[in-house]
Amino acid sequence: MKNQLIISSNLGTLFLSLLTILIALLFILSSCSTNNISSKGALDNNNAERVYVPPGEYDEFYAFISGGYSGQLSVYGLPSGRLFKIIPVFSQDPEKAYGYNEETKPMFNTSFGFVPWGDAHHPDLSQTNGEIDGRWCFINENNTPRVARIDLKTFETVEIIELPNSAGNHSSPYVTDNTEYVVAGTRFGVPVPQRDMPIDHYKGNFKGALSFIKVNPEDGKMNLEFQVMMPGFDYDKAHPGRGKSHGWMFFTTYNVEEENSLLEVNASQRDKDYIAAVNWKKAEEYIKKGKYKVMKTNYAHNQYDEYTHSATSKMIKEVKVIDPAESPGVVYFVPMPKSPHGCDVDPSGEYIVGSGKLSADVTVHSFTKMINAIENEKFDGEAYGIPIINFEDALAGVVKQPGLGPLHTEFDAKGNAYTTFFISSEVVKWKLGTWEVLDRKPTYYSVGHLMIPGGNSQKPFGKYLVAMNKITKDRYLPTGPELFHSAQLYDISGEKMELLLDFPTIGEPHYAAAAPAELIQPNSKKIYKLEENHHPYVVRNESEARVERDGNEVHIYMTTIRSHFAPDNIEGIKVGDKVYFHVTNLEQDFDVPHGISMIGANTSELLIMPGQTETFIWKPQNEGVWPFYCTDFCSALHQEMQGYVRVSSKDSNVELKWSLDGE
Ligand code: RUQ
Ligand code: CUA
Repeated sequence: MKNQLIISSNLGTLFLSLLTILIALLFILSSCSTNNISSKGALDNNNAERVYVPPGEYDEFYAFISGGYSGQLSVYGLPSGRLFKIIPVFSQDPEKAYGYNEETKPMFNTSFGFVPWGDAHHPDLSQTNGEIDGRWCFINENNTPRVARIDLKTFETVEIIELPNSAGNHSSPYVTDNTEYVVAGTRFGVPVPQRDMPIDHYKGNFKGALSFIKVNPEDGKMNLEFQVMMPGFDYDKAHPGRGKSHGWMFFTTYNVEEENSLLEVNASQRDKDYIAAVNWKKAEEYIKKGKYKVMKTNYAHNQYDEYTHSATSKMIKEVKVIDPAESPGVVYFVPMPKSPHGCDVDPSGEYIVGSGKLSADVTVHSFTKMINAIENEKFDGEAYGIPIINFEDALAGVVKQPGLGPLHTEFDAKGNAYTTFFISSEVVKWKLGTWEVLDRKPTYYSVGHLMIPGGNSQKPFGKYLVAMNKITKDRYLPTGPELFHSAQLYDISGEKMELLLDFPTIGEPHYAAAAPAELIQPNSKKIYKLEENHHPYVVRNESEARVERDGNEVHIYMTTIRSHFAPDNIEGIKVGDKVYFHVTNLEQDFDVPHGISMIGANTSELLIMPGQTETFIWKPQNEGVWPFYCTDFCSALHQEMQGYVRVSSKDSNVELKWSLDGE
């Protein structure tokens, strides 16, 4: 019995120790697999839940992502990464008739004539007291220098202003704390005014214009207030001062060598380029005192009116110019290593982060130290009459060897900065003030900009970070040689960043901006009220629909309502006529547009929102009876929404008449 007991207790010990080993093994295995899952990012169930917005529910943020060479601006929801809308801005859009219909064509007027394409880089949202206010979104056009304003009530482009004396409008557009200005710097140095001269006379002769566009606080209307005419460096990126540095603008420069060929070598000779610090409050004082030059020029200012549903274009012939050499206190140069790209100011306004593309470190300057140096007039020479501050006198700190090819930095609300590294394909989180690296996560691949909602304002919303990548490679199913770029969503609410989601973007996403939905959603327009429609060719009632001839021009005043056009039978049109379809959508319900297209029209369809009037021109070329139809599936009888135009010979005497159901 005793023996038996001993044996069984021995067995018990063995069993216990086996159990311990098993539990330990299970533990090791399970911790291994958690590691595996979290390093796989979006494969984590938990991560999937964090971006999942159930059907019928709304996203937390609106994100406005630039369309790059598509010239447009896209609207996404975060965290889902769902695409809500593509807002046409600088390029014609046959889907919405933007730039094709008669009403919006003037939006593309420039000093070069009709320019129907643009390269859009940087969206930036309007602010009040350094916080995003959800009223307007501004975006630059790089190629034919322009800045557009999008109204976030209608999500339509309502204004485009051209920038004279500029070329490659890249350090643009950046919004100051109270949207006093939208600031836009030229990338290329050019002769100002433009003239015929040898290219290699660049040095000392070319100029770089920094444009200060004043924004009307009531309605957002833009006005080019003045330009600061800088030396012909390349002005790459910019950032307004925030809080304590409000009143200043900071621009990164490269090619201070002022080379005109093989810049990849020749513009990298100097160890340091500059941050140009521009005191725009000071510049305003010079303007007020009349201390500026008026330069003859020519640029377009185009505005879209929500009530006439039409755009107008005006050419402006003058601009006020400030010469920094003759206006002490307006501009200072602060050295910054190695061809800096991004220029970013933290939410407190104290730190100016410059990312030298060829530098191993990220250099941060202190606004307070810069001001001290200016007050003590402690300078290290000058360039073209602009004082240069000693590098060390402005230096706040250096983030040591954080990665390769630093480009852009944004901030959270907890004193952290996040910088993208193009060459080493990663986002690196570091601490302001101590400059220590806290975390790094790979991006797929070659990240350019990043965006944290509110991350360039005084009030970042934290939570998410979107990295916008230049190379997609193996992230999606291949679609031939061209792949959409990838954006990646990270959760930054914890100590470590977590990759949650990949999603494709349109064109090339350079920069983006985002705002909490509650700042925008309640103001979003649902319909245009018919009684507020002041389009010159509006018809508010089917009984007013008609056709009028004026020589060989024919104007059709047409209406649409579910599910017919009025009129839908038109006769007496002749070959060689110029037929205007002015179409008013009589619907007063949310989300009931009608479309219209005419066979052989050399333009696009129209897509007309409730209460709106739009126009396209059709030039009938052959006799016959030609149909038109509604292009938007608007009702159960959408397919019945159609009509005919009878076209007779040039010299025919078929009478002009129109009808709906024979009336
Ligand atoms: S750029 S990837 Cu056009 Cu803003 Cu830096
Ligand atoms: Cu109207 Cu389909």
